[in-house]
Amino acid sequence: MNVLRKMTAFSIVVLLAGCTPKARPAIESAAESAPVSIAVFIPGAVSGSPIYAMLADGVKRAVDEYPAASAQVVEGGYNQAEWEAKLTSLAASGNYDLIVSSNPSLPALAEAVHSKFPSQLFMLLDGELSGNPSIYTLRYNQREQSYMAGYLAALLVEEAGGGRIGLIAGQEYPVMLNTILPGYREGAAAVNSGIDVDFRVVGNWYDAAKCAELAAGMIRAGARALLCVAGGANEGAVQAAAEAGDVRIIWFDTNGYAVRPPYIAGSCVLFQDKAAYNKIKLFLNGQLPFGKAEVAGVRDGYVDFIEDDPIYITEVSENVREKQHEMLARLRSGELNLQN
Ligand code: RBF
Repeated sequence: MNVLRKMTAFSIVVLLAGCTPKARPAIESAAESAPVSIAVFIPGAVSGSPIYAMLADGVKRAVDEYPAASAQVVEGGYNQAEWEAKLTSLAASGNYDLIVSSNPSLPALAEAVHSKFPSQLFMLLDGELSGNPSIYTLRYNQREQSYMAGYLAALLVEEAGGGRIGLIAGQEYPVMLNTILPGYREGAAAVNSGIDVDFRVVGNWYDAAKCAELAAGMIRAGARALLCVAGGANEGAVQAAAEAGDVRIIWFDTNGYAVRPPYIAGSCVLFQDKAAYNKIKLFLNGQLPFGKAEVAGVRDGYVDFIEDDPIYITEVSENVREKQHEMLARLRSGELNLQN
């Protein structure tokens, strides 16, 4: 974590400040009269990390419905050692009614900032903390998300006549080691209990060249399907798969089929844009349950696998799609219960 390159200065990107007149709000609320200001703190960069792009988009959509509300996107950059100071200066400015952010390391940072600025409110997605009356969190059921990836990876390998599957992570963090990697193994084992999982770590969320090197090594060691959870570095794995020709990538967080057809064979998505939109609207209506830690999964409509994309339909065999669909139907109906 501390070897991360200092890439971005504390760049403030004003993407959302309203330059155009806002539409009338869909819902009458106090936010119509009292100005409400929101900071969206991106722990990294928007570019290359759809999970952050979805966060910014969802907040923007909600704010656009309220004439008195505005939001500003602040990129924190890749040097994680600087995030707490940057969050502290946002809180110290006194300019923001709410600081919104996303990733599992944020709750601890927000608590530290909260101890110095107790009136600052936080809404943190993809993180978990309960009991602090100034902090609301929502995390996703990533056991479900990664199980779907592992299941497909094993089906693809089976169809290819055998081989290993791989997972490339940006860095090692508790959710990766305790939920995503085990969920991926669990999904794969449901297809083939003897399958080998090769797990490798880039060490940051931007180095595509390093990711390409890791992916090429995994392919040489027999991997035929790779799940990539490495932000902007993912493109390196896509490149390695394209060079190999017979290797497929499974995309995480957003629909990635169009990134490089036909190499992306699955998309296990989080609807973080919808979560940000719905929760910001609750906040603007005075109804966000601060102090609570919520969890959202497939049956709540926040996690899913994209099956209706034309690229998936044309590039993945009917046999694999049918088997994947059977598993998804069990997950969606609740018959397959992957509590997390
Ligand atoms: N995911 C990204 O896509 N891009 C990032 O820059 C990024 N940075 C992260 C930094 C930390 C400290 C942690 C714990 C996770 C990060 N993630 C990042 C992973 C993200 O929270 C999530 O687990 C993955 O996007 C899978 O849903």
